[in-house]
Amino acid sequence: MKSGQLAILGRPNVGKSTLLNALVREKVAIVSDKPQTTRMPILGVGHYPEGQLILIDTPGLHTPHHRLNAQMVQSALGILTESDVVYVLVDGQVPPGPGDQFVIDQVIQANTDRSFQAVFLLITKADLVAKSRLLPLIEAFKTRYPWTEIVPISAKTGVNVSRLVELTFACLQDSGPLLYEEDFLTNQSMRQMAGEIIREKVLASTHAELPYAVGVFIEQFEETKKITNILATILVEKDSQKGIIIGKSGRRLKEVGQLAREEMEQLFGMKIYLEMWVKVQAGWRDNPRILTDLGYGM
Ligand SMILES: Nc1nc2c(ncn2[C@@H]2O[C@H](COP(=O)(O)OP(=O)(O)O)[C@@H](O)[C@H]2O)c(=O)[nH]1
Ligand SMILES: [Mg+2]
Repeated sequence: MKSGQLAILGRPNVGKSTLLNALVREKVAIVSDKPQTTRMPILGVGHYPEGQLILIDTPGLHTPHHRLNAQMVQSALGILTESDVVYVLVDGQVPPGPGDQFVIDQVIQANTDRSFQAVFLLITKADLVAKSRLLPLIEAFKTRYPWTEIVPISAKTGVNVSRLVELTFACLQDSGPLLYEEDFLTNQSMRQMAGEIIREKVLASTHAELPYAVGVFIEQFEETKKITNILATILVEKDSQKGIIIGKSGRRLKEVGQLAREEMEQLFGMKIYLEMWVKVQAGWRDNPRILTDLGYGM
Protein backbone atom coordinates (compact mmCIF):
# COMPACT_ATOMS: atom_id res chain seq x y z
CA MET A 1 0.00 0.00 0.00
CA LYS A 2 1.09 3.54 -0.72
CA SER A 3 0.83 6.63 1.41
CA GLY A 4 2.32 10.07 1.80
CA GLN A 5 1.75 13.45 3.35
CA LEU A 6 0.37 16.08 1.00
CA ALA A 7 0.33 19.82 1.63
CA ILE A 8 -2.53 21.77 0.05
CA LEU A 9 -1.17 25.27 -0.49
CA GLY A 10 -2.29 28.51 -2.13
CA ARG A 11 -3.57 32.04 -1.72
CA PRO A 12 -6.74 32.52 0.31
CA ASN A 13 -9.98 31.49 -1.41
CA VAL A 14 -8.52 29.43 -4.28
CA GLY A 15 -10.43 26.32 -3.17
CA LYS A 16 -8.03 24.44 -0.88
CA SER A 17 -10.60 23.30 1.65
CA THR A 18 -13.07 22.33 -1.07
CA LEU A 19 -10.39 20.13 -2.62
CA LEU A 20 -9.60 18.56 0.75
CA ASN A 21 -13.26 17.64 1.20
CA ALA A 22 -13.44 16.23 -2.33
CA LEU A 23 -10.38 14.02 -1.76
CA VAL A 24 -11.52 12.84 1.69
CA ARG A 25 -15.02 12.41 0.24
CA GLU A 26 -16.56 13.89 3.37
CA LYS A 27 -16.83 17.44 4.63
CA VAL A 28 -14.00 17.81 7.10
CA ALA A 29 -13.12 21.46 6.48
CA ILE A 30 -15.43 24.45 6.37
CA VAL A 31 -15.67 26.43 3.15
CA SER A 32 -16.76 29.97 2.37
CA ASP A 33 -16.51 32.59 -0.34
CA LYS A 34 -14.55 34.81 2.09
CA PRO A 35 -10.74 34.67 2.29
CA GLN A 36 -9.03 33.34 5.42
CA THR A 37 -11.76 30.90 6.36
CA THR A 38 -9.28 28.18 7.32
CA ARG A 39 -7.27 29.25 10.35
CA MET A 40 -5.42 26.11 11.34
CA PRO A 41 -3.99 23.25 9.31
CA ILE A 42 -6.58 20.49 9.01
CA LEU A 43 -5.64 16.87 8.53
CA GLY A 44 -7.90 14.82 6.28
CA VAL A 45 -7.29 11.24 5.23
CA GLY A 46 -8.39 9.98 1.82
CA HIS A 47 -8.78 6.19 1.77
CA TYR A 48 -8.29 4.62 -1.66
CA PRO A 49 -7.63 1.11 -3.01
CA GLU A 50 -4.03 2.18 -3.72
CA GLY A 51 -3.47 3.42 -0.16
CA GLN A 52 -3.86 6.58 1.89
CA LEU A 53 -3.58 10.24 1.03
CA ILE A 54 -2.67 12.10 4.21
CA LEU A 55 -3.82 15.56 3.22
CA ILE A 56 -3.17 18.77 5.07
CA ASP A 57 -5.32 21.75 4.24
CA THR A 58 -3.56 24.96 5.19
CA PRO A 59 -4.58 28.57 5.83
CA GLY A 60 -4.11 30.68 2.70
CA LEU A 61 -0.73 32.33 2.31
CA HIS A 62 -1.05 36.11 2.54
CA THR A 63 0.59 39.16 4.11
CA PRO A 64 -0.39 39.01 7.78
CA HIS A 65 -1.66 42.08 9.70
CA HIS A 66 -2.59 40.40 12.97
CA ARG A 67 -0.94 37.93 15.28
CA LEU A 68 -3.63 35.42 14.31
CA ASN A 69 -2.76 35.83 10.62
CA ALA A 70 0.96 35.59 11.26
CA GLN A 71 0.35 32.28 13.07
CA MET A 72 -1.84 31.09 10.20
CA VAL A 73 0.86 31.78 7.60
CA GLN A 74 3.58 30.30 9.81
CA SER A 75 1.61 27.09 10.28
CA ALA A 76 1.05 26.72 6.53
CA LEU A 77 4.77 27.11 5.84
CA GLY A 78 5.56 24.56 8.57
CA ILE A 79 3.29 22.01 6.90
CA LEU A 80 4.93 22.68 3.54
CA THR A 81 8.40 21.83 4.81
CA GLU A 82 7.34 18.52 6.34
CA SER A 83 5.27 17.15 3.43
CA ASP A 84 6.22 14.63 0.72
CA VAL A 85 4.02 16.02 -2.02
CA VAL A 86 2.74 19.57 -2.59
CA TYR A 87 -0.42 20.72 -4.30
CA VAL A 88 -0.09 24.37 -5.27
CA LEU A 89 -3.54 25.73 -6.05
CA VAL A 90 -4.24 28.73 -8.24
CA ASP A 91 -7.68 30.09 -9.10
CA GLY A 92 -8.44 29.46 -12.77
CA GLN A 93 -10.67 32.51 -12.95
CA VAL A 94 -7.90 34.91 -12.01
CA PRO A 95 -4.72 35.80 -13.97
CA PRO A 96 -1.46 34.88 -12.20
CA GLY A 97 -0.60 37.52 -9.61
CA PRO A 98 1.99 38.34 -6.96
CA GLY A 99 0.02 36.29 -4.42
CA ASP A 100 0.50 33.14 -6.52
CA GLN A 101 4.16 33.95 -7.07
CA PHE A 102 4.65 34.31 -3.31
CA VAL A 103 3.31 30.77 -2.86
CA ILE A 104 5.58 29.43 -5.60
CA ASP A 105 8.58 31.19 -4.03
CA GLN A 106 7.88 29.46 -0.72
CA VAL A 107 7.83 26.08 -2.48
CA ILE A 108 11.09 26.85 -4.28
CA GLN A 109 12.69 27.81 -0.99
CA ALA A 110 11.40 24.75 0.87
CA ASN A 111 12.52 22.48 -1.95
CA THR A 112 16.14 23.58 -1.56
CA ASP A 113 16.22 22.23 2.00
CA ARG A 114 14.53 18.92 1.23
CA SER A 115 13.34 17.75 -2.12
CA PHE A 116 9.65 16.95 -2.62
CA GLN A 117 8.51 13.71 -4.23
CA ALA A 118 6.19 15.74 -6.44
CA VAL A 119 4.83 19.25 -6.79
CA PHE A 120 1.54 19.63 -8.69
CA LEU A 121 0.09 22.87 -9.97
CA LEU A 122 -3.67 22.65 -9.74
CA ILE A 123 -5.75 25.19 -11.62
CA THR A 124 -8.95 25.27 -9.62
CA LYS A 125 -12.60 26.08 -10.36
CA ALA A 126 -12.15 24.70 -13.89
CA ASP A 127 -15.93 24.42 -14.14
CA LEU A 128 -16.04 28.23 -14.31
CA VAL A 129 -13.21 28.68 -16.83
CA ALA A 130 -13.48 28.45 -20.62
CA LYS A 131 -11.02 26.01 -22.24
CA SER A 132 -9.68 28.85 -24.38
CA ARG A 133 -8.59 30.64 -21.21
CA LEU A 134 -7.04 27.58 -19.57
CA LEU A 135 -4.27 27.11 -22.12
CA PRO A 136 -2.72 30.58 -21.75
CA LEU A 137 -2.93 30.14 -17.99
CA ILE A 138 -1.05 26.84 -18.15
CA GLU A 139 1.55 28.51 -20.37
CA ALA A 140 1.95 31.39 -17.91
CA PHE A 141 2.65 29.06 -14.99
CA LYS A 142 4.69 26.47 -16.88
CA THR A 143 8.03 28.24 -16.63
CA ARG A 144 7.73 29.26 -13.00
CA TYR A 145 8.49 25.88 -11.49
CA PRO A 146 9.47 22.39 -12.75
CA TRP A 147 5.98 21.07 -11.95
CA THR A 148 5.49 17.32 -11.84
CA GLU A 149 2.18 17.93 -13.57
CA ILE A 150 -0.24 20.80 -14.23
CA VAL A 151 -3.84 19.75 -13.75
CA PRO A 152 -6.98 21.87 -14.17
CA ILE A 153 -9.52 20.60 -11.65
CA SER A 154 -12.94 21.30 -10.27
CA ALA A 155 -13.44 20.07 -6.75
CA LYS A 156 -17.04 21.14 -7.05
CA THR A 157 -18.04 19.11 -10.10
CA GLY A 158 -15.31 16.47 -9.71
CA VAL A 159 -13.56 17.22 -13.01
CA ASN A 160 -10.08 15.63 -12.94
CA VAL A 161 -10.26 14.80 -9.23
CA SER A 162 -9.85 11.06 -9.78
CA ARG A 163 -7.13 11.79 -12.33
CA LEU A 164 -5.31 13.79 -9.65
CA VAL A 165 -5.62 10.87 -7.23
CA GLU A 166 -4.16 8.55 -9.86
CA LEU A 167 -1.26 10.91 -10.66
CA THR A 168 -0.56 11.40 -6.97
CA PHE A 169 -0.36 7.70 -6.14
CA ALA A 170 1.98 7.27 -9.10
CA CYS A 171 4.43 9.56 -7.27
CA LEU A 172 4.08 7.98 -3.83
CA GLN A 173 6.17 5.15 -2.50
CA ASP A 174 5.12 1.91 -0.84
CA SER A 175 4.86 2.65 2.83
CA GLY A 176 4.19 -0.73 4.41
CA PRO A 177 1.43 -0.68 7.03
CA LEU A 178 -0.96 2.27 6.79
CA LEU A 179 -0.96 4.95 9.45
CA TYR A 180 -4.71 5.47 9.83
CA GLU A 181 -7.73 3.19 10.34
CA GLU A 182 -10.33 3.02 7.53
CA ASP A 183 -12.78 5.19 9.46
CA PHE A 184 -10.32 7.91 10.47
CA LEU A 185 -11.05 10.99 8.40
CA THR A 186 -9.76 13.99 10.34
CA ASN A 187 -7.77 14.99 13.39
CA GLN A 188 -10.35 17.50 14.57
CA SER A 189 -12.40 16.75 17.66
CA MET A 190 -16.20 17.07 17.60
CA ARG A 191 -15.78 20.13 19.79
CA GLN A 192 -13.50 21.78 17.23
CA MET A 193 -15.77 20.83 14.35
CA ALA A 194 -18.78 22.27 16.17
CA GLY A 195 -16.96 25.60 16.47
CA GLU A 196 -15.95 25.53 12.82
CA ILE A 197 -19.46 24.73 11.63
CA ILE A 198 -20.85 27.69 13.58
CA ARG A 199 -18.16 29.93 12.10
CA GLU A 200 -18.99 28.72 8.59
CA LYS A 201 -22.66 29.58 9.03
CA VAL A 202 -21.75 33.03 10.40
CA LEU A 203 -19.45 33.62 7.40
CA ALA A 204 -22.16 32.56 4.97
CA SER A 205 -24.71 34.93 6.46
CA THR A 206 -22.56 38.05 6.72
CA HIS A 207 -20.52 40.25 4.40
CA ALA A 208 -17.36 42.30 4.02
CA GLU A 209 -15.07 42.89 7.00
CA LEU A 210 -16.99 40.96 9.59
CA PRO A 211 -15.79 37.42 8.86
CA TYR A 212 -12.20 38.16 9.87
CA ALA A 213 -13.33 39.45 13.24
CA VAL A 214 -15.27 36.31 14.19
CA GLY A 215 -14.00 33.62 16.51
CA VAL A 216 -16.05 30.80 18.00
CA PHE A 217 -15.32 29.35 21.41
CA ILE A 218 -17.10 26.20 22.55
CA GLU A 219 -17.64 26.72 26.28
CA GLN A 220 -19.41 23.45 26.84
CA PHE A 221 -19.84 20.21 24.88
CA GLU A 222 -21.74 17.78 27.04
CA GLU A 223 -23.02 14.47 25.70
CA THR A 224 -25.89 12.87 27.55
CA LYS A 225 -27.87 9.78 26.50
CA LYS A 226 -30.67 11.83 25.00
CA ILE A 227 -29.03 14.97 23.69
CA THR A 228 -25.71 16.77 23.36
CA ASN A 229 -25.64 20.23 24.89
CA ILE A 230 -23.37 22.72 23.21
CA LEU A 231 -22.74 26.22 24.53
CA ALA A 232 -20.83 28.49 22.17
CA THR A 233 -19.56 32.04 22.42
CA ILE A 234 -19.12 33.98 19.19
CA LEU A 235 -16.37 36.55 19.65
CA VAL A 236 -16.35 39.77 17.65
CA GLU A 237 -14.28 42.93 17.96
CA LYS A 238 -16.89 45.72 17.94
CA ASP A 239 -20.41 46.38 19.18
CA SER A 240 -21.55 47.04 15.61
CA GLN A 241 -20.39 43.54 14.60
CA LYS A 242 -22.33 42.05 17.47
CA GLY A 243 -25.44 43.78 16.19
CA ILE A 244 -24.92 42.44 12.70
CA ILE A 245 -24.54 38.86 13.86
CA ILE A 246 -27.55 38.99 16.12
CA GLY A 247 -29.67 40.69 13.46
CA LYS A 248 -33.11 42.28 13.76
CA SER A 249 -34.88 40.76 16.77
CA GLY A 250 -32.18 38.12 16.91
CA ARG A 251 -33.24 36.68 13.58
CA ARG A 252 -29.81 36.18 12.03
CA LEU A 253 -28.34 34.47 15.06
CA LYS A 254 -31.33 32.19 15.22
CA GLU A 255 -30.90 31.27 11.56
CA VAL A 256 -27.17 30.63 12.02
CA GLY A 257 -27.94 28.46 15.06
CA GLN A 258 -30.49 26.40 13.21
CA LEU A 259 -28.24 25.74 10.20
CA ALA A 260 -25.29 24.89 12.45
CA ARG A 261 -27.37 22.57 14.62
CA GLU A 262 -28.79 20.71 11.61
CA GLU A 263 -25.34 20.17 10.13
CA MET A 264 -23.90 18.98 13.45
CA GLU A 265 -26.79 16.58 14.00
CA GLN A 266 -26.19 15.06 10.59
CA LEU A 267 -22.40 14.92 10.93
CA PHE A 268 -22.27 13.66 14.52
CA GLY A 269 -25.38 11.50 14.26
CA MET A 270 -26.83 12.81 17.50
CA LYS A 271 -29.51 15.20 18.71
CA ILE A 272 -28.12 18.58 19.65
CA TYR A 273 -29.20 21.50 21.78
CA LEU A 274 -27.19 24.55 20.75
CA GLU A 275 -27.02 27.77 22.74
CA MET A 276 -24.99 30.72 21.45
CA TRP A 277 -23.92 34.07 22.87
CA VAL A 278 -22.18 36.90 21.07
CA LYS A 279 -19.44 38.69 22.97
CA VAL A 280 -17.40 41.77 22.09
CA GLN A 281 -13.70 41.38 22.82
CA ALA A 282 -11.64 44.13 21.21
CA GLY A 283 -8.31 43.03 19.79
CA TRP A 284 -8.80 39.30 20.36
CA ARG A 285 -6.87 38.49 17.16
CA ASP A 286 -3.73 39.89 18.76
CA ASN A 287 -4.27 38.37 22.19
CA PRO A 288 -2.09 35.25 22.64
CA ARG A 289 -4.18 33.86 25.51
CA ILE A 290 -7.47 34.10 23.59
CA LEU A 291 -5.85 32.65 20.47
CA THR A 292 -4.75 29.66 22.53
CA ASP A 293 -8.23 29.30 24.07
CA LEU A 294 -9.73 29.28 20.59
CA GLY A 295 -7.35 26.53 19.52
CA TYR A 296 -5.20 28.78 17.34
CA GLY A 297 -2.16 28.48 19.58
CA MET A 298 1.14 27.49 18.05
N1 LIG B 1 -17.30 26.80 -9.00
C1 LIG B 1 -16.38 26.33 -8.15
N2 LIG B 1 -16.23 26.94 -6.97
C2 LIG B 1 -15.30 26.46 -6.12
C3 LIG B 1 -14.47 25.34 -6.45
N3 LIG B 1 -13.63 25.12 -5.41
C4 LIG B 1 -13.93 26.05 -4.48
N4 LIG B 1 -14.93 26.86 -4.89
C5 LIG B 1 -15.53 28.00 -4.15
O1 LIG B 1 -14.51 28.95 -3.84
C6 LIG B 1 -14.72 29.52 -2.55
C7 LIG B 1 -13.48 29.30 -1.69
O2 LIG B 1 -13.36 27.92 -1.42
P1 LIG B 1 -12.49 27.38 -0.19
O3 LIG B 1 -12.35 25.91 -0.38
O4 LIG B 1 -13.05 27.86 1.12
O5 LIG B 1 -11.09 28.11 -0.47
P2 LIG B 1 -9.75 28.15 0.44
O6 LIG B 1 -9.78 29.47 1.14
O7 LIG B 1 -8.62 28.06 -0.51
O8 LIG B 1 -9.82 27.00 1.38
C8 LIG B 1 -15.97 28.86 -1.98
O9 LIG B 1 -17.07 29.71 -2.23
C9 LIG B 1 -16.08 27.58 -2.79
O10 LIG B 1 -17.39 27.10 -2.89
C10 LIG B 1 -14.66 24.71 -7.73
O11 LIG B 1 -14.01 23.75 -8.12
N5 LIG B 1 -15.64 25.26 -8.53
MG1 LIG C 1 -9.75 26.94 3.43
